[in-house]
Amino acid sequence: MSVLNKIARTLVSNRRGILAADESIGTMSTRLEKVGVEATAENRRLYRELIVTTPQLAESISGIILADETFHQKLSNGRTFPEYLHDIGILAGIKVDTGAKALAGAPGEKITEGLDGLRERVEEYARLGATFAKWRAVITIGDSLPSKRAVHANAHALARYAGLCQEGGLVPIVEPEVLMDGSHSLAKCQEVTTSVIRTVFDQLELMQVQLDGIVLKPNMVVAGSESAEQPSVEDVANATVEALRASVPPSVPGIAFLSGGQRPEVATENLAAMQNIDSLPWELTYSFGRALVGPALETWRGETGNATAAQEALSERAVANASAR
Ligand code: 5MM
Repeated sequence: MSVLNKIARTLVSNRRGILAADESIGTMSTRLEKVGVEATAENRRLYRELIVTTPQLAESISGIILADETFHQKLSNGRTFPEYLHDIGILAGIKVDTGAKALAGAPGEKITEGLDGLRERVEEYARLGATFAKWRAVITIGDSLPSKRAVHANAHALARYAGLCQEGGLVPIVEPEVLMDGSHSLAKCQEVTTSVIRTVFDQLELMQVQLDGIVLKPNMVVAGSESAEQPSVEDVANATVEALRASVPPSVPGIAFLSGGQRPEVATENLAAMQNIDSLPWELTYSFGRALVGPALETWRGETGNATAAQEALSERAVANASAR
């Protein structure tokens, strides 16, 4: 078993999953302000400290994805975040993309940037304790979207990122997110998700990425959030697994879903329903952001007195998702 394969398997097995705590400074600031907390570097650090020091977190969380700011910050005990995660048996990951920007010639679509200087950044993060990385591509469904060029450009960037990570010893989490914004049907989401993931694997193979040393982080196949017809949990589970069977090679060790704006309980139910489907070649787990930490942030609201209750809210979601597996 290669080192990359061992890390990838650690991330997705033993009924554990990944916590995405890598909100960029802009996103984290907006989320803090929404719950009445001033968006300062210290408050972002405090909030992330609350998350990672949640008791027994390592029983349900295998890895935590950090943003660059957090990666270099310290906990109150003087340990850096990656050092502390290592101490408690959780792998430290790092978001290495620099965000989704407007794609030239493709109105309404985005391309994720961050390839420039990535080899050197990967080297530095690995030296400081990262074992895996993340890059998120965003695909929008619309009247005539996504365009071929947006899908191709994002898949190509994901593959170049994945190659650079593996070269530097980090397991790449490959995240092509088909957004749930819009009024499209479940069938449309399934069609687009299948085609996007196929294109991503074409590019990964072209770039000679070692498929047993990655984790795929896709969206679940759902209807658009504004669609009048919302599918059942079983329909979501079946459509998602069908899309994955049609696009993901069996050599990939694990698939860790994003939650994408689904209510936390719904994301967990969907994940649980997929575990009942027989003969899947990959582990199916979670790499949730909002569906894991949303209730904790709502509970905390920046008050020291709410910290224990906030950690309990995170624990509840983490344990529920581990049980779903
Ligand atoms: C935690 O949020 C991640 C970073 O987002 P920005 O760079 O846009 O601030 C995001 O990539 C996240 O990891 C995925 O969207 C999964 O999170 P959800 O909330 O969809 O499970």
